Amino acid sequence: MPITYEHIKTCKQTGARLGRVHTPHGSFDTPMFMPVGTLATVKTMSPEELEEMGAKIILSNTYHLWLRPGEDIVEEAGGLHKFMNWDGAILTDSGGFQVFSLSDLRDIEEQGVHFRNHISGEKLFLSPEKAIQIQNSLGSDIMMAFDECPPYPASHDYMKASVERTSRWAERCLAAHKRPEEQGLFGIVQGGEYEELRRQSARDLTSLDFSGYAVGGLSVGEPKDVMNKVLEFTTPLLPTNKPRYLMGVGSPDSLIDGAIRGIDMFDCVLPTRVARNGTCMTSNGRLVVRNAKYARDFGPLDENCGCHVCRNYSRAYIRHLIKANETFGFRLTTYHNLYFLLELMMQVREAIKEDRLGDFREEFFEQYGFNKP
Ligand code: PRF
Ligand code: ZN
Repeated sequence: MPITYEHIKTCKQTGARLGRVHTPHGSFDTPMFMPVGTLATVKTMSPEELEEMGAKIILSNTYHLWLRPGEDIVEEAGGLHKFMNWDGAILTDSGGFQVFSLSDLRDIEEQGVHFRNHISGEKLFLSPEKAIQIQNSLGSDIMMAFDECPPYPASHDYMKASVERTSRWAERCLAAHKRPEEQGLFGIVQGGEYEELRRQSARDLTSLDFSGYAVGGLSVGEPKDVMNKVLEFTTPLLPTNKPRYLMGVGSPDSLIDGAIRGIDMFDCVLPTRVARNGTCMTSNGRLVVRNAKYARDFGPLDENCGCHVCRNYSRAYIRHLIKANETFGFRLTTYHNLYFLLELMMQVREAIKEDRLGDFREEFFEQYGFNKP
């Protein structure tokens, strides 16, 4: 088995899991956050910087790498790890979600999805078999099954038909997998906010031998309490001896609340995307470093952060760079935001180890400002 989960302990205060996932490109402690490198690069960061900040696994995208440069070129380079010079673990999303969020004129059939390339307008077709073939060529450590991520809200009838199709697609993904000794494959539980459909989806997928399970279809516009409720009834349906991954979630509060509900892995473009907009995550909440009030502020982005950026650069300097559209400014905010989330996950793991994640959540939310009305 290319992917294994080692359970270390359960937090007595919250039920959160402390564990370790082993992959062909190293192991990582969980709960863990995965920086997003859509086009075989975590925007503005070098692999050396990612390693320095403590990243162990990054996410990349089947859909984007298929369109450019093409998975054949990545395969010819010796796989995605060699192509981008990243020796840590890589998870690739299957393209399902991107087809639904980026392309227009999509047409879902039993066989797969017809759509138009969001760059060239060319007509394309993605299916479970094609998504697996591309991910086999990319050589990621963890591949994702090809699913449908329905919008929120979706009717019960639509969601039921979608869940059943996603289950049939999941079987086809497993059957199409050509390198089961080298690459893991995760199934994705769908079903929106409907408990009965989440049960059906989890039952279908856990009857198949995936190396881990994701909870998909969340963070698509639903209120936070809906996401928390769905997690509360969904994670107990998943095997305890395999990793659980919450797709597309990366706000600090949701990382903590997801871990409390038994999630091990998270990814999100949030820290890198907002960084390029001049927004920083700090222990005192979001800081918009573009604001005029930081023009003469020579302190660090976050006085409680030990990252390279906070030890060497001021808010005033970073504000100046970002206002002037200087690339280095985006690099500094990106580095800090990723470090902040990786450090937050380390604090979550420490808290689980000491059975005090509930207390940690209270203190963190208070300081971050989530408890304010
Ligand atoms: N499915 C896939 N990728 C995803 C999602 C999903 O449901 C989400 C949900 N927010 C993010 N990325 N394949
Ligand atoms: Zn910092």
